[in-house]
Amino acid sequence: MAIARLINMQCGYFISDIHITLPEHPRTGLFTAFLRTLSGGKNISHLFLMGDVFDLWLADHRYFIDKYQSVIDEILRLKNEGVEIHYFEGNHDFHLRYYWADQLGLTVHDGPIYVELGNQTLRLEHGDEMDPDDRGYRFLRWFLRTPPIRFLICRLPGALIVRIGERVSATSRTYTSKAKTIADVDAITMIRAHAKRAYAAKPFDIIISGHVHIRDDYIFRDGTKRFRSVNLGTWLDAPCYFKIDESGNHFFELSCGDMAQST
Ligand SMILES: [Mn+2]
Repeated sequence: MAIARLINMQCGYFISDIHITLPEHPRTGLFTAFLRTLSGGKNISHLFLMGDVFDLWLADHRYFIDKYQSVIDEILRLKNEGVEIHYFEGNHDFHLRYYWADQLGLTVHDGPIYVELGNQTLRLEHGDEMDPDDRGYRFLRWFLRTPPIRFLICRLPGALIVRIGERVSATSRTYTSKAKTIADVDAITMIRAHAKRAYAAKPFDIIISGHVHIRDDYIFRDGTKRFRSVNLGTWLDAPCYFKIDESGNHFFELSCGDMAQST
C-alpha cells in the first residue's frame, strides 16, 4: 500500500533563473547538489524548470551539452526515476526542444501552461511576456522563434557557438543582483498586475513565474476570488525552490547553507 501511495505522490518542485554559467562555478555545484537531494518515488514527482536555468543554451549544440554534462546527468537521473520534468524556455535558454525534448524526453514549453497538481490549478510561465508595454522584447521573442532564424540558430557553426558561449560566461562572471533593469517595486507591481490579468483571462489557484529576479509571494483576495502569485526570484540573489506537496503545503526553502557544504 505504501508503494501505491508513493507512485501517486504529487510533490512538485519549481525552480527558475539559476543562470548557470561555468561548470566549475559554485552555483552550478549548488544546483547539482540540490538535485541530488531529490529522488523519484521518494520525495519528488514533478520538476518544473521555469526558464533561464542556464545563462545561455541554444538548440542542441554540442558546446552546451559538453559544458553542462554534470547538470544534465542529474536531471536525466530524475527522469529515469520516473519524475515528470517540464522545462520552460526563458530568454536565455530557448529552442530547447531539439535537445531537451527530442533527445532527453523532457516536456518543453515556450509559453504559459496550466497544470493540476495536488487539487490545485497552477498557471506556470517563465515570465518574459509579463510586461505588456515591452514591445521591443516581444518583437525579439517572436523574431528569434521565426522559422528562418530558428534554422540559423540551430545551424550556427560550432566555433561561433564556442565564441558566443565563452563571451557570455565571461561577462556573466561579474553578474550581480544589482544588475537589474527595473526597480524592485516596479517589478512587484508588474508581477501582480500580470497575475490579475492572467486570472481574469483564465482563473487558477496559483500563478508561478520567474524572470524579474524579485522573489514575491502574494495572496489576492477580492470577494469570493482568491489566488496566490509567486515569483521565484533568482539564484543570483539567494538559491531557493518552491514546493507543492500532497498535503497542499507550499513554501520556499533557501537551499544555500547545508548544500553549499556538501559540494
Ligand atoms: Mn528571464
